[in-house]
Amino acid sequence: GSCSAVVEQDHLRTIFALALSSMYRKEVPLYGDLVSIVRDINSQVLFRTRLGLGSDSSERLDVERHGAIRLGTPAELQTVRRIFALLGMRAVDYYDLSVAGLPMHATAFRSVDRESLARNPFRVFTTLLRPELLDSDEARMLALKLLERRQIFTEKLLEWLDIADSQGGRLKADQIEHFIPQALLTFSWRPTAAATYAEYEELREEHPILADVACFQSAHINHLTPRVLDIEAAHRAMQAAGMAVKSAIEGPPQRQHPILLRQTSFLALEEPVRFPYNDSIVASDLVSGSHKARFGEIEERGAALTAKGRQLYDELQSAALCAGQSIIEQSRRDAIVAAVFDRFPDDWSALRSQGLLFCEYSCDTTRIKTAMSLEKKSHFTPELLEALITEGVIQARPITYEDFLPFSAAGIFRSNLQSNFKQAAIQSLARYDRSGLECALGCKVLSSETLYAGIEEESLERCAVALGLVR
Ligand code: OOG
Ligand code: NI
Repeated sequence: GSCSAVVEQDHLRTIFALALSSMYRKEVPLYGDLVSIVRDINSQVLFRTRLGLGSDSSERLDVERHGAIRLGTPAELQTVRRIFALLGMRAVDYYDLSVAGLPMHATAFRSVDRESLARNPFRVFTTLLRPELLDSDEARMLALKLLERRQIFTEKLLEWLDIADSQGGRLKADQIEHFIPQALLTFSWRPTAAATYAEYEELREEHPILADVACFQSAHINHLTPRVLDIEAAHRAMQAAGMAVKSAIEGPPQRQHPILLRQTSFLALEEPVRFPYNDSIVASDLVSGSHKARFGEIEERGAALTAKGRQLYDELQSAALCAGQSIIEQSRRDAIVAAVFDRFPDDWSALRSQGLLFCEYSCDTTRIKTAMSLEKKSHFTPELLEALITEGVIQARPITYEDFLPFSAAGIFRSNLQSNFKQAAIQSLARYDRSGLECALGCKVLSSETLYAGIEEESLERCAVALGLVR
């Protein structure tokens, strides 16, 4: 047995995310270019002002990434869940992508507590195929046959997961170097397909996502996204660097005070793939072809919204979509969206006082003595909180949004699929199936709203204790 010290999950997550990043940089050199663009822009913004960052440190920003994978079966999802659990990541929220014509639903694996997020907020958007939504029986049966046959986890990786379980969900320092390369294999690109060219073609014609999910030997990550502080500048820099950039930025329009997240990407690359002639993969018997799956994305993150804030966002988002529907010219569309979003306050204190925003509160104890509002007070009422903020005793900082937007996810997804795929390939009755995803996952997904509310609540509790007030 090993006698070295156990490695904390937060630390293992950082080691894994760095290893994944260097793997992806080798696989997709354009990702490296994107990271450089983002790093330059972030250092310019940080030099100009520290405001863009909210409460996040620049150390966090340097390592901050999200990836995305697409899985085929509940068994794959359950093992992926075990890998991410070792890295301190849990499944948060349910995302329905069927509304965008995709036979998929998703969750995001991420760390959940404040300290872990501050160390490394690495997250992975993880979609699962919903074969029951496919219209074609033949395509469904073929996809399931291929998925049943493939094994995206090595035997060694499965052994490491068992060892970690027996060590209380931790690996030891000298086990890490063995675990990481095995785990990376699951997410790496394998240029030899796990389906014949004919099978690949059959699935791709039914729905391009189906070929990507079912025809490969791994659950290749399809992008790894760094966080940028000024996405408008980064979008221009990507265009200037000659990248095939998506025409519009997904998410809320440009604002002084960023909310949720805004994303843009360069389009998926055409990559060479070799397909076996028949079920047995023999190196000499390969047909050359290609596949488009992997792309590069960047994102700007803003404040997490309360249920009320999110409702307003969703309402304005659909109104903007309706109003801009028939307009082709991007600049006119942007103007319409901006006009609709005028109804969303663009000021931290207005957002907070209207209950649209989650905040983390901190108390400057050096100011307690001079705080008039504290005189003869024993209870921490909402009125007192406001007075203390006005007096500068308490500071309110928006909490960073750590999750995804189903609408943006669908937009990113679609921009990377051929536009001519059959819309009818998925059942029109497709709907939200959270319990189906939870059943596949083997546990419930956590609610991001509850997590943000918890962070806000704990911060208020710390303030109350520091001020000697009863809540
Ligand atoms: C996932 C797309 C969603 C995001 O940032 O919203 C996503 C995929 O294409 O597999 O990564
Ligand atoms: Ni993404």
